[in-house]
Amino acid sequence: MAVEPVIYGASERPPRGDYARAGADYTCAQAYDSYTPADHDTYRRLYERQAALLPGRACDEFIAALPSLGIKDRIPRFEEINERLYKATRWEVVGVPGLIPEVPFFTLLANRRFPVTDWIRTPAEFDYIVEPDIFHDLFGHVPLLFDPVFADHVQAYGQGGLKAHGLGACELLSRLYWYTVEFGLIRQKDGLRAYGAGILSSPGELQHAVQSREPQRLPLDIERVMRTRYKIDSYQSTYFVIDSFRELFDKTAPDFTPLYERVRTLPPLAADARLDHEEDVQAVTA
Ligand code: HBI
Ligand code: FE
Repeated sequence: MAVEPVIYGASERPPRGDYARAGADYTCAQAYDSYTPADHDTYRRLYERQAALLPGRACDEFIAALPSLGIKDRIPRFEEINERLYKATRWEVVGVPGLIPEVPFFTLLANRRFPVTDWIRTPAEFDYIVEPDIFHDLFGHVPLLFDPVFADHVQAYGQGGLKAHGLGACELLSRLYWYTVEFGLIRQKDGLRAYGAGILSSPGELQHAVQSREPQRLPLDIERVMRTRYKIDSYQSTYFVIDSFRELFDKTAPDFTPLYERVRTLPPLAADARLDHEEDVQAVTA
């Protein structure tokens, strides 16, 4: 099963997973017996380190939902998670061999099926990995699928993605996914917190995104997000901030067709572009 070339957010290297095992919808059974004791230990150590970094950096909803994953001392079986997840928000996790093309990805999300890569990084990649592995997907993405508002947003994103594909606007929409579901920040009463999976599953980026003075942090503006390129192999230099998941859901509910038309007429912005009329949220919040 050849993987189509265009997957936004994929590294240049060929994908790592065994795509021959995937079906037409790119899902595959979780090869649970293929995990070695070292794999389970890698998962346990990643979970332990990351969970210790969450207080004061991860949003309240994530911290409240994380225990729903249930298992922390070994790689969970997807069925063990689905028992709880389906009851909570009618989502289920399904195995995939890694990054999959846009349309299969959007189709899964539109059907409340979250694709979880079924391999785990090697011990040598403990501190950083470019492609999403099972720890990034399970620890980073799945807890917020227990939150009803966020769970509905992700499904709506999948539905919007299928429309975007029809309009040739996948690249624009993938920027929205990147700067929200992957690298989004939320402003709570007690300060800025992370809700994006790429931040929540990374030890270094969790501190960089929430506490460093380096990056700029802008209020979530959909047009600005859709114009802004992103970097897949280094910390972000721009983060976008919401005040609630309801805000994210409401801002992404409209039909984006006219916005795609407008954004196409504007020059894209570099990931670190700073426009003089923009105000950094951190400066305002501090
Ligand atoms: N595939 N398995 C997987 N996981 C992702 O997060 C993912 C993907 N394919 C494409 C993709 N993300 C991004 O291009 C989204 O913006 C669609
Ligand atoms: Fe991800």
